[in-house]
Amino acid sequence: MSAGDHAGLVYKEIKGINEFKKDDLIIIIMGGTGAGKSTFVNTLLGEDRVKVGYGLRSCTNEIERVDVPSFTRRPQGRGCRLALIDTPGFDATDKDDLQILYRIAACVKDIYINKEVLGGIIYLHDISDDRLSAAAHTHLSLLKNFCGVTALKNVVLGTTKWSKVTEGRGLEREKELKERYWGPLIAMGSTVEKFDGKRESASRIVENILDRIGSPGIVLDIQRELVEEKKDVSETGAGTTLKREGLDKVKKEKEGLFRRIRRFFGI
Ligand SMILES: Nc1nc2c(ncn2[C@@H]2O[C@H](COP(=O)(O)OP(=O)(O)OP(=O)(O)O)[C@@H](O)[C@H]2O)c(=O)[nH]1
Ligand SMILES: [Mg+2]
Repeated sequence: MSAGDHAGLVYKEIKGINEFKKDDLIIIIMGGTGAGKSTFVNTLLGEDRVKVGYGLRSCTNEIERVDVPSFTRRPQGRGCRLALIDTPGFDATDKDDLQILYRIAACVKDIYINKEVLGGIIYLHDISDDRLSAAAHTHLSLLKNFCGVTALKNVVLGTTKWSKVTEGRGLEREKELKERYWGPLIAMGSTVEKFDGKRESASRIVENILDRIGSPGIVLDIQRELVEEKKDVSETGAGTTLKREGLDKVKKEKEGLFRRIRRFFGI
């Protein structure tokens, strides 16, 4: 039985229904530290539920699940129970990427074992970042291997912090990102969306993921690897990407520190 069949059967067992209904979905928010993941979650909820970082240090330390009890914008009107998972950002000040991957991996493993439905991933990128660091390249490869080809169609590459750049500069960067860096992900079905900081914008991004789900959610490559193949995180495609493309730690820390200083002072 394939993992896809597994997810389908499981869903029927849990819900006692014969067809997939677009409710009780989990969406994971991922991205580099300071990209605005926690801000996105709070904006969607319309309240400050998770902690947002205002200093130089990375903020979110643990995986945080936030239930959105009634996602009433769905046309079905019944209200869609949605859970957002806020994750610690990569390239953090106090943890290495493998530690962060272990935490996120434990979360997606639980989702798979608990037979919950994973709707997609929103991967946020700060459009005001003036260059794509070597670490950010690694994170894109990591994302590709974390998801696998079939799940990438339910990935939204969301750009944040548009208010920090002129529109022209933002559009230029978005074009470059699409053409030079995100091309392979877009070719596999991922989409690029702008988050303008408003609640409607966050809702639209989430709804776009909900609209894309035509089967019982997605199964990530890393979920299969951890559960079906009983691999350790370090042996998964995502884990080996980090090891293979792992930067020299000191160089990476220095690069991250400079980027955070530039961001903090708006330079
Ligand atoms: N102008 C602007 N600032 C933003 C936006 N999103 C986040 N910020 C700011 O960026 C900083 C970091 O935001 P967070 O939401 O904590 O970022 P995060 O991705 O959760 O960071 P970690 O938890 O460290 O991974 C805060 O000062 C936010 O106010 C945005 O869309 N526009
Ligand atoms: Mg955060």
